[in-house]
Amino acid sequence: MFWLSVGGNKKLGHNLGTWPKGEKRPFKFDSPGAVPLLCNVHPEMAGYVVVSPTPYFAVTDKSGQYKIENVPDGTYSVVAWHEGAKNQSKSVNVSGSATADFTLTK
Ligand SMILES: [Cu+2]
Repeated sequence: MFWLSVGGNKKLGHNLGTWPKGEKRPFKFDSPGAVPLLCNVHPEMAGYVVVSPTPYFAVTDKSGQYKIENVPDGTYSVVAWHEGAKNQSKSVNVSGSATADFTLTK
């Protein structure tokens, strides 16, 4: 398994190689961003890791809803990522609770 970039930075590309079924290979990502994973053997295989720069993140459910819990009050930039879409960010002022809606387009 390998990736050509992290968050678009091609200097962070890396090749973990191939290994037998059942074996695990750990890797720690130190830089935030989306990591498109590719397989050394099967060109049709692909996956993504999204490295968050903060502990405040969420994955949407099937209907596209998300909830980020226990965010301290303050002003934040919320970034939405989706395969094949452009990142979209919104400024959100959290005071108890807040909502940020996104419509992602290619
Ligand atoms: Cu494969």
